[in-house]
Amino acid sequence: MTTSGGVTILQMVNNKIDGNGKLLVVISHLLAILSQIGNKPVALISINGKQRSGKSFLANQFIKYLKFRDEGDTAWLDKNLKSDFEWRDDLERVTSGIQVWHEPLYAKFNGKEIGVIVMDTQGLHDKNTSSQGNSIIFGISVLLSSVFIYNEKHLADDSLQYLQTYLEYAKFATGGKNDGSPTPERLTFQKLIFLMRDFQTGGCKHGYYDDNTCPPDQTKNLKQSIFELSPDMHTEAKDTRSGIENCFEDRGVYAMSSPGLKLPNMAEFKQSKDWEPQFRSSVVDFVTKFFSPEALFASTKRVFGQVVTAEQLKAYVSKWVQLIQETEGTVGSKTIFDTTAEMFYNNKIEESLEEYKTKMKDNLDRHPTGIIPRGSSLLELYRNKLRGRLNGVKEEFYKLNEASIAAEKERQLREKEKIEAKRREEQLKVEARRREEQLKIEAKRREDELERQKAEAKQKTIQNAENYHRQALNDLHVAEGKLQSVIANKKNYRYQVVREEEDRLFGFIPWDTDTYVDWLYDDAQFQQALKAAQAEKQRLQQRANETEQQLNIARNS
Ligand SMILES: Nc1nc2c(ncn2[C@@H]2O[C@H](COP(=O)(O)OP(=O)(O)OP(=O)(O)O)[C@@H](O)[C@H]2O)c(=O)[nH]1
Ligand SMILES: [Mg+2]
Repeated sequence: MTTSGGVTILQMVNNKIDGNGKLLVVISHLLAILSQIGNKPVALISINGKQRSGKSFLANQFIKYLKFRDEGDTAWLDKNLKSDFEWRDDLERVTSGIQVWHEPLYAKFNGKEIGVIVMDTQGLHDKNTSSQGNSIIFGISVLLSSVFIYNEKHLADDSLQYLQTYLEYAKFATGGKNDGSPTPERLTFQKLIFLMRDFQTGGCKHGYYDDNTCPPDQTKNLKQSIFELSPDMHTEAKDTRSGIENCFEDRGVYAMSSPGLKLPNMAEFKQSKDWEPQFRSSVVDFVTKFFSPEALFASTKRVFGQVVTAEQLKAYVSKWVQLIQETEGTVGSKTIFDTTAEMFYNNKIEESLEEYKTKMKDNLDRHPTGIIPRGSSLLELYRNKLRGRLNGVKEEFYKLNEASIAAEKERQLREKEKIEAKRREEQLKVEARRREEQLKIEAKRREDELERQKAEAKQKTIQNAENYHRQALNDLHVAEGKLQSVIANKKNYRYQVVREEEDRLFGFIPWDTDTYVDWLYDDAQFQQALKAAQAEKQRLQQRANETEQQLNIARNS
């Protein structure tokens, strides 16, 4: 078990920057390391990205390489550090805030030496840190570093979007035109390594890809596949890609193999010989490629395109962190850019004055009387040189200032446009929701009306069917009455007819009616009347059945 080898230079308190100067207190660790490196240039490498993705593990490999690379080949890989950046297999985040390796490390090349500082950072998108907190960690580490490693586990377009969103925030450091050129007019970020862990996708080998480099025998360029713009690409995806490309002078993608199930924190896989061979060679390749003295010398920290010493960087670092802290991360592009430009050109003026003083002293030493001979062009020469230089510096500063004002204006305009577009989008959404509600209400009203009309029509149909049925039953009842009366009046049936006939013929009824009727009774006539009455009853019975059926249909429909 090792104690932590990283010292905290930024600690979030309640996942926010502490307003009581905590940041300044802890930045002193970084300043102390820079002081130790002194007048040498310095390479600052930071590793950022998604939480729990093996950042601290890899940062420890950097340290081992920097400390033990001279022990030959890959011996450094199995060296034990007395203390390391804390790392482990855990569900909760391990690293918090920003940590730097507690001591300065060095790299020598062609007889020169530079300092190397490694920074390990809190993982982005953890569940406790606000987006402002994430942006501050990201902003400070991208601003401080000369090599910015963005660690990702699974590539999806949102990985690029996250990176670009944070860069939008961190772009406060850039000014003037934003075309990615490493001109001194810009405070561009230097090198981006988009590091893809557990890389498995088809057609591309493990290794490093940039615009001009691919792993040996590799034809498809992964960096170009990810970053190249294509005509059918969505505008948002295009903006994301060009946004990232424009922020850095140098960009590349590294595809690293996966350790599989042999996680290097497990006791049985502590020795690198037990790791997955592909993972081991990926780690070795990555570390030696970017941490070789030659690579580090090419990646020393620059401000406005000029290499600065660790000592000079101290003033910039203090100022940047102070600005970010004071504004709780809402610092505008103009502020950081202008402040840096002002410090940069003040340094230049001081350097010129220093040079002037040294040369004049040198001159006076060579003229011990202390009098520069009249007509000597030397004094004039230095005066003019200095004046020319100061004017140049002034002009450059004004130019930069104008450019930064224009850039800030444009940023504000873009910000306004974004807000306006968002407001319009919200308004459209509200209107669409209202229209949808109205349509729903109207459809419901129509549906109810239709239901009501249907119910009314049904009621009417039932009523009609009831009336018809009632009428049919009535008629049937009458027919039944008629039939009964035909049967009951069997004898009398003819009687009435005869009486009526007699009455018509004679004006009176001459016969004893009963006798006469018996005599007159005609069974055939009766049978005919009976049949007719029965047929009528049957017809009406059938009609009543029909109307009953219709009534049932109407009721059940
Ligand atoms: N899948 C995978 N796991 C790895 C890799 N490298 C290391 N690990 C494992 O990932 C786990 C977390 O490692 P850390 O180095 O603590 O991860 P981190 O990104 O620093 O985590 P935070 O500091 O919490 O954001 C450990 O179990 C490591 O063994 C890798 O390349 N791929
Ligand atoms: Mg960590």
